[in-house]
Amino acid sequence: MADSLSETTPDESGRMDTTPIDLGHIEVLQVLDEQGHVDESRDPGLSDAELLAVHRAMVLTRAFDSRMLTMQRQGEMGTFAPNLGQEACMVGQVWELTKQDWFSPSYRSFGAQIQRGWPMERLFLLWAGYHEGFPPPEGVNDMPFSIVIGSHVLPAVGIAMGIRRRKDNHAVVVNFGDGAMSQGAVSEAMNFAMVDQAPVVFVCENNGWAISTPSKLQFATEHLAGRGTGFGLPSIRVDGNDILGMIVAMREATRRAREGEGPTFVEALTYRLSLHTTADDPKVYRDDSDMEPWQDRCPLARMEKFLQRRGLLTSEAAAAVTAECEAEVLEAREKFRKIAKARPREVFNHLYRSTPAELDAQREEYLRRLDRKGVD
Ligand SMILES: Cc1ncc(C[n+]2csc(CCOP(=O)(O)OP(=O)(O)O)c2C)c(N)n1
Ligand SMILES: [Mg+2]
Repeated sequence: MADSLSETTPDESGRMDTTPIDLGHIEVLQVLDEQGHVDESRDPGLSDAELLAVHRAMVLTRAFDSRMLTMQRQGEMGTFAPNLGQEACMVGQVWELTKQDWFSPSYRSFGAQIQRGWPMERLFLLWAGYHEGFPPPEGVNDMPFSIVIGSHVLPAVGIAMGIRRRKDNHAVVVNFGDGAMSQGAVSEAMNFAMVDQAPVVFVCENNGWAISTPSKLQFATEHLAGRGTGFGLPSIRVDGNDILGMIVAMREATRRAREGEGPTFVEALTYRLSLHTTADDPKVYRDDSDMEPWQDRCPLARMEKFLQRRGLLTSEAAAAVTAECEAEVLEAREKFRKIAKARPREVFNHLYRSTPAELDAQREEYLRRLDRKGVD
């Protein structure tokens, strides 16, 4: 105590040092640059087969995203939040997790969910509103995605606190957007996690926008990672469009969690190149020119340049991977179509364990109406 006080005692002239503390600069971790050059000193050392698998996972995310958009525009899919431009974040944050690790996502996470083993037909069902789409794959510790901004972050810390008490060595990964940083509960979660040394990794996908609110209208700091350090939380700022950088950051953060070194905050810098959701029109609040620098930072193009330079991928092979992924997505759509039949008689199901009397009456009336109209 005396030591820390002595730093702020007056000097000989009797004046206190009132120089404000400078937050300084937090470096951005990058392994693959925009031209696809790798920083050998930080290379996570994936095998050739793993590098190709990582690339394929990002291509699959993009193919799924693009098909979902077409289906939504044709009336076959509900509202959803596109992943375009964020493929490296999606795949990288879960790439090295085990099934027993926990993943608690926000709504813009289907790229990560595919990687966690969710069959794509199930994700189609989910976003089309069918209850069959909601259960996670067998044995995979995934939470339902959260739409209420930041609401899932404290519960994720709770899971991690439980893991620590059970002396289990699994990690919890919880992701959210830059917008969630303005929710008090997210700050509370970081604070509690640090005090408890809970094995959780907070992944903030800083994609520049919270719907129509640009970062500069939401926070005045250069970096969100500084919020983490403010809670004493080890924090990493990573280029979120660099898949190898994401893997390195997550490897360190999950290692810390597993080895009892507590939580880590990962701020992944990325950019939403598409709509906020399919109910949004970004043309009313941003210029297309805003996106140009980020198109040049495309996570997929960068990985392809790197793989080509390594002699692992040719343009023809890259085109073949895209075609394969598109075919896989179409196959999943066929499976989805076989299950996705409107079932109007079920609209009151799955709401309550025992339906309140008022809703029961509404259900009766509604079913009588369907009978009158001859609807199955
Ligand atoms: C508590 C709460 N307030 C408002 C909303 C409406 N809303 C939906 S998405 C969103 C923006 C979130 O932005 P961000 O956290 O950056 O995530 P992104 O969509 O960019 O992935 C808002 C305000 C909500 N879902 N929940
Ligand atoms: Mg955002």
